[in-house]
Amino acid sequence: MTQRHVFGSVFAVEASIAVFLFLLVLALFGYALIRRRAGRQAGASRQAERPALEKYYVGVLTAFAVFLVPWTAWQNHQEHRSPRSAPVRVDVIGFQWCRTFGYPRSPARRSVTADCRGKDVPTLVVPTGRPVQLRLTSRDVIHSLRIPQLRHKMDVFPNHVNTFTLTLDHEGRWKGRCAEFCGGRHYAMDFWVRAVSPREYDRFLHGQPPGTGTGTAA
Ligand SMILES: [Cu+2]
Repeated sequence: MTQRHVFGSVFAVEASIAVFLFLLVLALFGYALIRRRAGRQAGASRQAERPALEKYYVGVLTAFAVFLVPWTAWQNHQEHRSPRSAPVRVDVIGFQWCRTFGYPRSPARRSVTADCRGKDVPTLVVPTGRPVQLRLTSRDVIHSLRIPQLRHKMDVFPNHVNTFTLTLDHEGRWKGRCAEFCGGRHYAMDFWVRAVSPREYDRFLHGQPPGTGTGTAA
């Protein structure tokens, strides 16, 4: 299960519960307004406490929490399960203000970088249908790798390697950004993620260009 699917299902369930509760509160509020509106000469209740109602309220909130916490944790576990096939490894190095993508098992294309000016942004090329393990580190300050459409985000620290695995099930190209303010040209740290077929990925590793992606081989 990909992170996008996990995020989508968690978001759908939690948003549905939130919308339901919001509408319920609005309905009760509207009911109270209509029932007790001015001019009906209805006196205010003299009851200071409603312990039974409060217990019911706490019980409902507890029930939601008891369901949501383990369920969300389980979904998270599904996403982080060990991949069945060996992952493709890519080393990602952030720096002010761009990135380098390294392919340690490719003698012809060890790293891809750019200077992140204008259209000269690097492209992370990955194969479809295979887990891709990204190993993230920084050469200077804290950055963050974010791919909004794929729901991926991971902070990037100097002197530390953060790892996450993504699997893309179809070909395409998505914009990636930096999500941690890292200096004057933080806004320019864009990159592309391009998923290609395994055959095209092999050709890319042997030095051929990955279709329409930009970036230069070093
Ligand atoms: Cu940044």
